[in-house]
Amino acid sequence: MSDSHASHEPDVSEDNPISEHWVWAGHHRPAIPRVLVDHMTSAWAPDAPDTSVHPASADFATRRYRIAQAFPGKTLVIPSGPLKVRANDTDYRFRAGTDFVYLTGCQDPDAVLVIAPGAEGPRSTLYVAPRRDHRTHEFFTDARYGELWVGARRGVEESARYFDVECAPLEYVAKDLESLAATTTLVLRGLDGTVDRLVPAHDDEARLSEELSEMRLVKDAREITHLEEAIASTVRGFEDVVRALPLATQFGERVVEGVFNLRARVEGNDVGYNTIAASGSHATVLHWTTNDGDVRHGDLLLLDAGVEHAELYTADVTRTLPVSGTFSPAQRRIYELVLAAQDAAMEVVRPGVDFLDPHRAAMAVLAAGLIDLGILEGPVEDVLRPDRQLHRRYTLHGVSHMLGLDVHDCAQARNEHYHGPLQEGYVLTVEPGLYFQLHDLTVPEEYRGIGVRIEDDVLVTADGYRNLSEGLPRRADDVEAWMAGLWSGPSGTLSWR
Ligand SMILES: [Mn+2]
Repeated sequence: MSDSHASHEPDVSEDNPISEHWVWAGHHRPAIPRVLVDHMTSAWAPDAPDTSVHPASADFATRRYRIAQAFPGKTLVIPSGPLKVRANDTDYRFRAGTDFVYLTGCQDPDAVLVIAPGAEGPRSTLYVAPRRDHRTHEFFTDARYGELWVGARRGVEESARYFDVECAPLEYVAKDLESLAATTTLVLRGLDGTVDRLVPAHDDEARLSEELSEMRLVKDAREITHLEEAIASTVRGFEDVVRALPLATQFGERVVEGVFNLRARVEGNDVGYNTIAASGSHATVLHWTTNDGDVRHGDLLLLDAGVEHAELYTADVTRTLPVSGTFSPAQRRIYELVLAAQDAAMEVVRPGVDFLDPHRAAMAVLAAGLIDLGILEGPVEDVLRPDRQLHRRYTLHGVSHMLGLDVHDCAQARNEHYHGPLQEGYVLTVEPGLYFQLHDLTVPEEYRGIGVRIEDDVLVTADGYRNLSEGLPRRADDVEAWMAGLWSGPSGTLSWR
């Protein structure tokens, strides 16, 4: 057989990906001639040098030190998580695990942070996938990671410089964890199945996620700035939606979602959670994210949406808006009751009060209001009795949750911390609502199908609170005036009219 004939018969496989004449390109894909791969991976100008360092790299180092101090002598493994398949060979947009981001700033998929005890203090290693740049055949042959296909991401050297942390190729993580087997190794589980299988589960492991959640309860100045920026973008997104309401009355809730999400992509990483664009009686469905209904003149639109900042801190804001620009008397009655509950809840926010005190304040107002509306029978103390709580048919949910990198932030914190006294630097939502289902016979007919929630993001300060989302009006008159102003004013920076 001549050489030229041999090169027509690919002799490569998954186990033997490169031969003299061929490069394996994966199942169902024809092998690629080696001479083409050599051509594709030669004669490229070198990358422009980048010497930048993440502005918060020192904060990440401090956080790694603090979490290591909480687990002396232990090795901690915190993965970012893999890409998730949406269908067949397409993935969802990647969003790195929250604790991993909190400790590294890195947003790569598949990466793993290992913090190991050492003689001179804890030692962090960030394992990241190496570059698949023009120096590697994957540049051209790997459609999932090759830089010609998906663009460049930081590799080992680039990540070490940018995040100011020791880095190693991802392929080394299994072997390196094996060498640390003598120490107790705690894995933040549930993020990366491959990493989970590398290390046997440990009894004490839940403490790792609890401790990380509890560390994240108090926000530092940089985190508060990121939240303020996410909220400012969210305010602009709500303004965009108001401007687009005429279009929404034509094409429905999809317009509301699409217009808000446009702002989220333009100014942030994405939305922090699926936008709830709930018009009419959809507003009574707490997590209405289908967003395929009509938006009708005369109905209310409940929009619960938040822009996620590029550094992944998210806003979480709700406004309930009259589609026509004017509340009907019945809508206004319900709206003002919810607003009074929100005012009462916000009023009690300050360091030292119980996490549930704002909730209790709001529920007292709502229960009294439900009695006034003839929906519940008084006295209010009877309604609120722990062994009755009949108001919950209409209030449905708690008034607050923590807010930060996750929309329901710090969720793994132990109950005595999450539900303990508020501290300066906590950021939480205050979001009472009333939901009158369309077919609820206990509700006067004029209120059926009305759902109202008003949600703001508040920072606990030394002597009270600061409403970070006060850029959006809350009072009914102010909401109407704000909508009218947007409709008569310039069409906005993202308008295509
Ligand atoms: Mn919320």
